[in-house]
Amino acid sequence: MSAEATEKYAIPQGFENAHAGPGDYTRLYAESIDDPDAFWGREGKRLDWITPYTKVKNTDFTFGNVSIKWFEDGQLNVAANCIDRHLATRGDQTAIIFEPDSPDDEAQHITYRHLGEQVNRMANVLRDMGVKKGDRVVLYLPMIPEAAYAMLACARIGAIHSIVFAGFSPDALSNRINDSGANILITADEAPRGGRKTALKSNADQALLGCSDRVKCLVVKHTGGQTTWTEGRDIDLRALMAEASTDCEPEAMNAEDPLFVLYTSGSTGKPKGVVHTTGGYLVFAAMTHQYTFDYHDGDIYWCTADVGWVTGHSYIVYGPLANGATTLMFEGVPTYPDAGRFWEVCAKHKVNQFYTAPTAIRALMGKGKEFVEKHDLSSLRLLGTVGEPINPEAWNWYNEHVGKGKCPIVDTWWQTETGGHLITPLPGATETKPGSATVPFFGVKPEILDAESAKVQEGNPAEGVLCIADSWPGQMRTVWGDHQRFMETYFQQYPGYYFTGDGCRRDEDGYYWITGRVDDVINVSGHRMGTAEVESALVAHEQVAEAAVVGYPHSVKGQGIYAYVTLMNGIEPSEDLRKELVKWVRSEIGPIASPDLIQWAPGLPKTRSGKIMRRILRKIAENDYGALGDTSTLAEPEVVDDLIANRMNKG
Ligand code: 6R9
Repeated sequence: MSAEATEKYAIPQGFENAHAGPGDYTRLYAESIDDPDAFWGREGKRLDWITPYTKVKNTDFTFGNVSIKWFEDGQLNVAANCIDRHLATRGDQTAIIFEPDSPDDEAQHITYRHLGEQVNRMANVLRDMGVKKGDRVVLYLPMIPEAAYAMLACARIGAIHSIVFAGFSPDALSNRINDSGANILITADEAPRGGRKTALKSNADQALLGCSDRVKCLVVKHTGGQTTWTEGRDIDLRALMAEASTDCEPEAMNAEDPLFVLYTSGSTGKPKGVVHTTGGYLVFAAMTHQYTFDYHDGDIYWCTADVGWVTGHSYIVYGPLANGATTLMFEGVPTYPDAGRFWEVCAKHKVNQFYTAPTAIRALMGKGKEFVEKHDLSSLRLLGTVGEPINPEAWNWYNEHVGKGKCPIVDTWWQTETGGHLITPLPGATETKPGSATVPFFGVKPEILDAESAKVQEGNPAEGVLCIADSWPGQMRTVWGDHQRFMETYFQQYPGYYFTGDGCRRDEDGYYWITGRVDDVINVSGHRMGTAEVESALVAHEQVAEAAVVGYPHSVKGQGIYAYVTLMNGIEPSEDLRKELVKWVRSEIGPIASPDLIQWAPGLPKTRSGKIMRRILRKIAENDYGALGDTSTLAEPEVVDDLIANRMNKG
């Protein structure tokens, strides 16, 4: 690590009254680790409970026995905590600012009172359709207020929502509907983004061909675009909401009842349904939102993620609304109508906390600082990043041009599985270093283990794989329908620990630096993609015999997708076939899975037992083939020469 990268940035002015100062952090962190029952027992009280809990932590990381329960005898309702309890004091305060795709369309300010009415209407529609506690509802929606209404409506009646990102293909949607066993799909006619429209309803029509005909489809007529309508199956959601009552009794949920399932990529082909439950998740989302962003009453907070990802769940909807915050929901993209859109929106709504992904920063950085300088960003107090390691260059640009050197940058490391931030600076307590997620949040006990020997690496500096030694309330509880897979994925390789799948380095000051995934997961523009998922899509094409997919460094996306493809006997490679395969993967999974580079491989480097040597493929894709390491175990070492000669990344 270079000297300048380890330079510390002091806590900026204006954070003297932050929720946590330096002394608070040390004291509270120690307590949270020494006495989690006392610490979290107190933190749990930030929510309103229907039946107060008497037990706090009951968790076991032993492989074969993994069980995670928090506040297990308490009862509460998430929608009541995100809405009803705020009504007496802030019914007229804006809960959600909705900024549409086109800057010419007017923004909406949705008050807590209006939010409550809409959520209750939608909850009543769902109840009238027979949706009960524990039933699954799949959401395939644009970034519109109805997405938040639908999440909270499910929570209100105890249904479990599962959001499928609107960029996913019909196939991906249908797999998720089937795996979750949902009988209701909520979608919209079209999703406008960057001036273009995705035909969500038509994707949904296609997806539903692969699902049981019990599945009903509730459609938000958002753009008014033309759709085909299947009588008896398709229902106009807004029309039913208009007639529904604005009163809806919230269901009393046990703290450990599931709140949502969110599918995420792993190292095997099939995405897993990550299950989060009610009490611990909401306590953790609310607390991290308040502390990490130093959120105070009256602040305007904006997280640019999509509700289709976990960041949108915890930090657009649940955390902010549990705290009675004003949260901005943006339908569009950073570069439409131009690369100044983020900053225009910040200026227009006087945003105080701004949270985005390094890939967006890099893309905007490439367009030039003029787009930032045009807008008045004086309202900004704090900046955040999430999704992948941020390179110091992007960090410095963000700090200098967006934050004007006055805003702390919180680089938040966490995962779909963790529910909320695990390693992050607290703006009033932690000095930052560009590229480091810094130090653990309260209650989080990171350990660095040697990848091979599984030995805990004591002292600083240290390097290895990142594990977490004990549970925190926001942790996922299981894989939907497959607890065994949950245990095998996260608790088997390093017994007694939650294994994150990330590599990590701890520096002399005890700061954590995430070095990227150590498994077969790649991170493309902050989106997780299993290489095995892309491989299975490729080999499903009739002209493909075999495929191996790896990540390679990409200047904007962080990692790009590099595919080695072996064609069926007699099939000739061509530019047309290359384009066709890219299109094929887009239609099988979605645009985020499109290979950036496809190399025709007459053969793949394999061990004598037939295992693909990914290490070698990764090196060639990284253009670092001088250091291939030992290739003596290969069955046919000569295939490597061909792969090097014809490599696609000559950069
Ligand atoms: C929240 C989210 C999780 C993976 C994670 C890691 C990478 C996320 C990061 C980061 C370095 C950060 N990651 N935040 N790496 N610094 N601040 O992104 O969830 O989509 O499940 O991805 O993303 O590799 O393991 P998810």
